[in-house]
Amino acid sequence: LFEYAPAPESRAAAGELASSYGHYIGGEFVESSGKEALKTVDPSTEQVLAEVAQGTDEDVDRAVKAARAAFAGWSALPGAERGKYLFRIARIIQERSRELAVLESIDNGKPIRETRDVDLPLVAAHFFYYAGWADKLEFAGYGSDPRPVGVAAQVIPWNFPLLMLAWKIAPALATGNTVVLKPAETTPLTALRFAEICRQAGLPRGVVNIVTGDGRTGAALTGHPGVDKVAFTGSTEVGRAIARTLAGSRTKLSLELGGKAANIVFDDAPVDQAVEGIVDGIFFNQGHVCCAGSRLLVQESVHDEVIDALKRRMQTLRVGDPLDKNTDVGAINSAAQLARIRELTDAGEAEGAERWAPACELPTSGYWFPPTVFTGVSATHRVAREEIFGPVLSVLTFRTPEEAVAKANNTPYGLSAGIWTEKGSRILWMASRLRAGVVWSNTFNKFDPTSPFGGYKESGYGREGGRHGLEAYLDV
Ligand code: TXE
Repeated sequence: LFEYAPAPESRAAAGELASSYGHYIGGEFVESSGKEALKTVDPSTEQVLAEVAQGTDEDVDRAVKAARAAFAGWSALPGAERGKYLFRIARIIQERSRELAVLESIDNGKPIRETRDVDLPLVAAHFFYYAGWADKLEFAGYGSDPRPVGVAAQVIPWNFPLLMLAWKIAPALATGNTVVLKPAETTPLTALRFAEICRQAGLPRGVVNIVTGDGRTGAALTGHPGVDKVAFTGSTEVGRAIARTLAGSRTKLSLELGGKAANIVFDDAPVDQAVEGIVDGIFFNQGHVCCAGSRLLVQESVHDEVIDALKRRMQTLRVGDPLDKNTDVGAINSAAQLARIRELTDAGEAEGAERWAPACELPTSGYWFPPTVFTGVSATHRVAREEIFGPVLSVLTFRTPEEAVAKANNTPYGLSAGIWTEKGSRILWMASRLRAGVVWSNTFNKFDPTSPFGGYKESGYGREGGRHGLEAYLDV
């Protein structure tokens, strides 16, 4: 269909990788107290990149103690001083952004065009934004002497490893808290590189601690009696387990969980623009996005026109090497996630929805799934109800705005939604009725550090980003 010339980014740009890593505690890279290690692989090749430590209860305890020891000094610093460290971190991230983007792409599988143009600029923007708040907290309504909560335990997922770290660490530090962060087991490398950046910025020891490991380490950290605040982004199931553990304790909790967003296309929307928004909504980051537009609600009168245009556009998506600058859709992050996508798409077919994917040659090693669309989906099908977290779109139809709202809200989740129409009044009418933390109109997956992000219903509680994002880390 088109001329294709590969434009590979250099793997070497990721910088040197150690064969094995320990944790970052109290400003030092330390060995784990246990012997167990986890392998992190490049999901586009299945090659092992490095071994990281499986954090033990003892490691977690040591990190929480280091964060506690650093708290008094850090929280007593004038806000402007804390802000200086955050500005410094933001600038180092910009200076090292190529290295970090390549490292993120090889550990996660996402296209370099996205890590370079979306993830890294947003990571730096979050640190700049919260650096600016550090000496202005009184204007956020917290009085002239705002109180940080204390030691924050932060557990993040693998879909935007460094960006989720920024969402968690930047507001916590700006408000005077210290943190222990656990990255996801399949994408620990950029968090460990971030530890180096904390050292480069001269951040006082113990203000940021990074402990690696799987869900066992996460459970030890979120259940540790020495933490004052838990911030979690991940599956609804684990979010519930953490809430159960913390029930009755003094620990504050914010949760950012799954989603099943409706992307709603009306018959007056320009089809080409809507199709771009649909593609961005579900195929960005292989659909590993909690706010992905995974349910397309299209007005019945334009269903065939929109689906035909969508399929034509999907035929031009380039699936393959994450380090090729032409790639639109990269690798699935892990074998486990691929298995989950396969299970749900098989269920979609078995339940009678019609499956379509463009012909594309997938690499023979690594974890891959083609961009896929299901039409003829009914609200009871699993592909309409469950979060697939992959490049898979389910199409439903509606006739009236009322029906669109009812169908969009017919989900236990409530993280995001999109509306495509030329009518401004309809956008406002819809937005006030959609039970979703973010509603985009005539765009999708737009993020900005000034804008609060978070869910309704089973998508969690609390907000990250913007002035609202300070709330999780301050007592009034
Ligand atoms: O998530 P987990 P998984 C959804 C998505 C995906 C599904 C499963 O639908 O298919 O969840 O993904 C840590 N206590 N989302 O299994 O297990 C874990 O080590 C404390 C949506 O990867 O929730 C990792 O660091 N922590 C989502 C983090 O939790 C625990 C992003 C997330 O992993 C723990 C990811 C425990 N008991 C998946 N068990 C979003 N909202 O963006 C695991 N962890």
